[in-house]
Amino acid sequence: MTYTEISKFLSFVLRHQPEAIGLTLDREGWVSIDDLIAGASKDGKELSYELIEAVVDGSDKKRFAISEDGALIRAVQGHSTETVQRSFPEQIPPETLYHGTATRFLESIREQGLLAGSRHYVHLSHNQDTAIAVGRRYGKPVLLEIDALEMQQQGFKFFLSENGVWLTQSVPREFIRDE
Ligand code: HQG
Repeated sequence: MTYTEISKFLSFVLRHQPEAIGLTLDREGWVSIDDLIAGASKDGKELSYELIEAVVDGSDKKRFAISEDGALIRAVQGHSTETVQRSFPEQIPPETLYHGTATRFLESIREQGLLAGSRHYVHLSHNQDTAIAVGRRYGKPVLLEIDALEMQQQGFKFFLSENGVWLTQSVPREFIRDE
């Protein structure tokens, strides 16, 4: 497997379907690296500690973290599996945050606002280029400006993950500017 294939495999089992290889994540998303290697092996994927460490260190978005004692691994954010209810530090956001999406979702977003969908949070970015790249994954990208500070001042909670992704439960349409 290439590093990218391993990274995608780790995202799949550590964010979405740990049960696919017999893993159970704890509430904070952690699982034993030994168990991960054993589960992957039963699925025909030969991983080693060194390989996993190299993928974690090389991840452009710092998607994964290894515990201080080196025994556990987790995805930092992006979870959909219900067993994980990570706690993130609550933070006051900057005035504007960005969300990149595809033009085909715009009509629905204008009606419903931004919804987390299968993930636990809506993902927002401080950086416009990052948001546009995120939107491009689904089609012609469009950049939405979110009045984050205004939202926070009205009582919505914002969290900042260790890898710099801003998270909030949903974004009502009145806080979204797309033109
Ligand atoms: C859209 C990647 C219709 C939303 C990225 C998005 C990110 C709606 C899609 C992370 C909607 C969900 C997350 C509504 C939201 N109607 N469409 N009401 N509300 N949407 O993948 O934010 O590489 O779950 O705009 O970098 O695209 O995996 O979320 O297009 O940080 O580490 O529904 O995934 O990180 O798609 O991406 P996603 P996302 P990784």
